Amino acid sequence: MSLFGPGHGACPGCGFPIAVRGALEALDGKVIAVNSTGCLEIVSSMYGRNTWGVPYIHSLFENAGAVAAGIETALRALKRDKEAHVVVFAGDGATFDIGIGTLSGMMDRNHNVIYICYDNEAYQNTGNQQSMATPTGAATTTTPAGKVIPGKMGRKKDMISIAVAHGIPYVASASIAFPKDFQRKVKRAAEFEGAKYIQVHAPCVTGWGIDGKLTVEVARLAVETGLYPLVEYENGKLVRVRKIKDRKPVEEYLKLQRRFRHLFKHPKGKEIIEELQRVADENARRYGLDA
Ligand SMILES: Cc1ncc(C[n+]2csc(CCOP(=O)(O)OP(=O)(O)O)c2C)c(N)n1
Ligand code: SF4
Repeated sequence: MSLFGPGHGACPGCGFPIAVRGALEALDGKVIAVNSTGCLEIVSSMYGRNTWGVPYIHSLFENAGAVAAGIETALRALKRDKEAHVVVFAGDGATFDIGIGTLSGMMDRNHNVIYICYDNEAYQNTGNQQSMATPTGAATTTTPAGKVIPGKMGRKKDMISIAVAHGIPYVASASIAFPKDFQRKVKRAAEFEGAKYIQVHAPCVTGWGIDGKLTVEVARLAVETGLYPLVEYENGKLVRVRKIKDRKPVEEYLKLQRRFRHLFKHPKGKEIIEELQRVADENARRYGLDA
């Protein structure tokens, strides 16, 4: 049996199935999956049908961290904690926003859980509302680009630093455009005892307004522009960074997506594009991204 699918109902070209399948394979299917309410849950655990090849529990939108902590504690009490990895799969809304309290508690108590946030940069299941992971300038249904505002104002929250600040043993960012790198990170995470946080960039074809054929290309450009740096922390120390040869201007990433289309004609668009370039340049300096 496949570890994830066939039969899930994700849109053709959706990014997260690559991450879910990749993580389950990396851990040889020895997983108890905890999945917060969101697109992944909706498309994979419909009434009477479930496309997971591992034990699976659907948590609320806001409590995946607490549910995973409970399962991990029960396994330890039963002395069965070596039998499976407890792995959370949660969207960015569940992680950056509504579930950050239970995630923070899980990390603070250092539960032996791998928490994977599939980051599609908005609440996609309910129709593309902004989350704190939404990048500056993106049009969402709650930050519609119009005469007054040119899309989301303010920066994407730096969840990687927040996870590192909890003092947990392993934190990494990843991208579905680099599946081997993602799988290596999942395997590496599994080697540490305690809480692990991995954030994987996973485009949403409908919310971002991209051609389903270009999902991987768009995700790759996020990395190659410096907007989505791939970094790895072990015991609080930055240990690895994916270097970029000839970093691309952010426009190359933005122009493939409907959510940023207005930036190329809105009076404030140039300012926002410059701000996004500043974000990419700051990432490059901070992490030493340029090869
Ligand atoms: C307390 C609560 N508020 C709102 C909802 C409605 N709701 C279900 S999924 C979802 C958005 C999920 O967003 P995210 O975690 O980013 O996952 P995605 O759908 O993008 O995969 C919302 C708002 C809910 N289920 N529970
Ligand atoms: S709406 Fe977006 S995140 Fe949800 S299944 Fe479709 S492409 Fe994937």
